[in-house]
Amino acid sequence: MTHEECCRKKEDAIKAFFGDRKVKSSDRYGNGHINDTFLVITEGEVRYILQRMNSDVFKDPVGLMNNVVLVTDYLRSQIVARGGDPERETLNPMKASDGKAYYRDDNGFYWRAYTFITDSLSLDRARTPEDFYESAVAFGRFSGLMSGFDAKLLKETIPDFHNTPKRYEAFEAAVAEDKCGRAASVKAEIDFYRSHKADMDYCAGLLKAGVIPLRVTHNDTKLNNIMLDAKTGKGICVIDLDTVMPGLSIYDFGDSIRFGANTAAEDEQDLSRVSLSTELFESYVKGYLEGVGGALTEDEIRLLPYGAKTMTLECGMRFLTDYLQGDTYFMVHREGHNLDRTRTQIKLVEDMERKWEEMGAIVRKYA
Ligand code: ADP
Ligand code: GN1
Ligand code: MG
Repeated sequence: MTHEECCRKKEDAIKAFFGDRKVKSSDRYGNGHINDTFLVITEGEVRYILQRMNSDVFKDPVGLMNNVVLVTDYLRSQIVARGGDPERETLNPMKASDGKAYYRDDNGFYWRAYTFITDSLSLDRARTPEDFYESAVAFGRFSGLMSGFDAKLLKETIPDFHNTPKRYEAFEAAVAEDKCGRAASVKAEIDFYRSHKADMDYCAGLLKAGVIPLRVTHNDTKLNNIMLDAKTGKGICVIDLDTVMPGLSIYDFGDSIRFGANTAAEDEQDLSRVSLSTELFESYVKGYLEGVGGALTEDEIRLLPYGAKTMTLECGMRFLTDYLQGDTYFMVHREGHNLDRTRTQIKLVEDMERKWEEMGAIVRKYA
């Protein structure tokens, strides 16, 4: 679909969610890699988030929105019971003119809208260890709040999303197919993942053996998927609920470390800037364990560093797979963007390996 066509459909979606209200602007917004996100500002300066859902990634947008409504309704009831403010502490999906939580345009794309979490910000980098600590408390609290929710009600929006061994198979298939002729130029990166195959099987094996349980998890715990209060800096609301489904707590922990405890951006080109900040790691361990409030088993706590390493391996391998397949999954903004992302993830794993003992000691300190 051309840019112009997308804009025309956006106007239709705006009509579906906002009726005749005057909309002052609806510009692109945020740094997500998956959905097309727009900030809608209506007359009177009321803000909303409008998103065109990524139909390549989410094959069942109606099922997905059903999950989002179930999860946000549940969160709302939990927040109200605890005397919190459900307008700011959970996402609130809006209803389209037909009463549904989504709008299907006549090209078959699905749109949704959320009220805007006011006086808040989402960060791509923690400004201070306190920001990261606050995000950890909020993600931990989210797991705690969701622990009473019946996971069987949720549709698996992306089957095998964090099934790392399956991701490895997809990676090898992409190498074998080499449809863009890029494999030869990334031999070092391919070899890196091949040499880490056993690491990538480790946590999946523990799940299979019943050492760690399946829980309702977020599965995409990047720092920019949390809103912090603009004034107090407290973590207030977990967003991007597209991948809430049964998963591993250590992966929720781990994906936060992968993204937020890196001293550089996920797509930094100067690899000398990439490392694991043990200070940020410690802030997150402390905040996450406080936030979940005793809900994790001893094994889950002990395995937190493995969650971080596995998620960093898996995500880097997913970026490389997408690079080999012609950059069709993650949004890219320059040539080689996915390869740059792969390289930061490799560097980060190598630094985790150097700091492995220290990571374990930090976890034991707060266990
Ligand atoms: P993606 O799946 O593409 O990552 P997100 O749902 O995470 O999309 O949204 C992208 C960005 O939009 C977020 O990182 C955040 O900055 C902003 N955002 C999303 N929902 C809201 C909301 N309800 N209120 C304020 N900002 C939001
Ligand atoms: C995507 O949607 P976003 O930008 O929060 C991806 C995550 C990756 C992340 C890497 C549904 O997250 O799995 O870890 O990019 N989300 C999906 O930055 O694939
Ligand atoms: Mg996001």
